[in-house]
Amino acid sequence: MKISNIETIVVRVPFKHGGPPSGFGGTVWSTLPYLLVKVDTDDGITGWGEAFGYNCIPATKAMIDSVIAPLFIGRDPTQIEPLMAEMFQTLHIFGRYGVTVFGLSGIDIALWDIAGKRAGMPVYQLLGGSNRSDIKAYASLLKYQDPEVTAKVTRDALDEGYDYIKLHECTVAPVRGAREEAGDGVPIMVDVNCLWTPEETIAFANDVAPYDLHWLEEPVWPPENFHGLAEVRMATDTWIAAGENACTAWQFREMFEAEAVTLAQPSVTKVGGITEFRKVQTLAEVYNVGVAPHSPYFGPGFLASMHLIAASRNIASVERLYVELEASMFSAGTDPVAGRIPVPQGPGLGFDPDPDYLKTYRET
Ligand code: SMN
Ligand code: MG
Repeated sequence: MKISNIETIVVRVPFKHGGPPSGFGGTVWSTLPYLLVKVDTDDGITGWGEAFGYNCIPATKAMIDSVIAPLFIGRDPTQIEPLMAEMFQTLHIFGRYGVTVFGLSGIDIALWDIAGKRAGMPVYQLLGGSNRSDIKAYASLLKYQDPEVTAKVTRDALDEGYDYIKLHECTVAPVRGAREEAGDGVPIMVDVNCLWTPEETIAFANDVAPYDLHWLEEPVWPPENFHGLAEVRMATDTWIAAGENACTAWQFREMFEAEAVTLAQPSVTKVGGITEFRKVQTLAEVYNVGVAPHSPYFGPGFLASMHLIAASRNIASVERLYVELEASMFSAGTDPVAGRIPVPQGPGLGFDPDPDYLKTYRET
């Protein structure tokens, strides 16, 4: 079997959420874009992957189209481990972090989809099997910077059946607002996307201590300041989570060696795909670090996260960005029901993007 064609497709979906315009990475989002990677084989199987993402999609797309995809054409898609290892080495001069690895992640996910379809098995089965039929989702709220709005959206999520909430807030008042609305006992996480020095982080952690955070995510700038994160861990009882900005198991090794995190957060569309994510998982287990994947996306990357979590022993939940999309990429079965998401059971990732959805939301 050979890879005969690789195509990148950008979809852009209108969405609603419970507050004023918000976004990440320096812009306000009016639609949510996703980068799909479609890999065809000469025996008629098509696999779907997803590469990170959002504001950098044009750069990741160009990297795949012009540099990565041509190297994969004609290669055997069933040899995932050796093929990915070869491509990581071939492409290392273009960066071991960023769009090179994001692009490779998208292809790797599609190769696992192909492997599952070829075997007639869901990917989680290829990864060793699972005893879970659904997974608890946590609602990952956008950034509101307003205690009333944060409390209201927290209420909306709780009313929808979520009982696990992540805020993207960096001041005390919205955290207090969410805690007062949720009451005791609902785990609340706070993600500040790499803002502070260790000293500033310790001060914030002390200020929000009464609101009992389940974890504090990426508090320290820059993301690779692993010793800074370790300082925070030593000084507070708060669990520290980080890793969505780390690529490859090698960077996670540095993180774990520094004792930087309680929870590692590999992102399957960024870290190097399913193959590399699995290496991070094993490494985390060996270093006694928990895993809480980063997955604020809705396409094949989300499905891949579900399979990885299903096949893991120790991942408690899946991240679900708390927005209301105008349409789902998949026909059915991937939306939360009372805060839980069914593990996809079809071959490969379990779902292909719906052709009508692609017609409507494909960016031209
Ligand atoms: C995040 C990062 C990128 C896009 C959306 C959300 C955030 C998270 O850091 O962890 O959800
Ligand atoms: Mg985050």
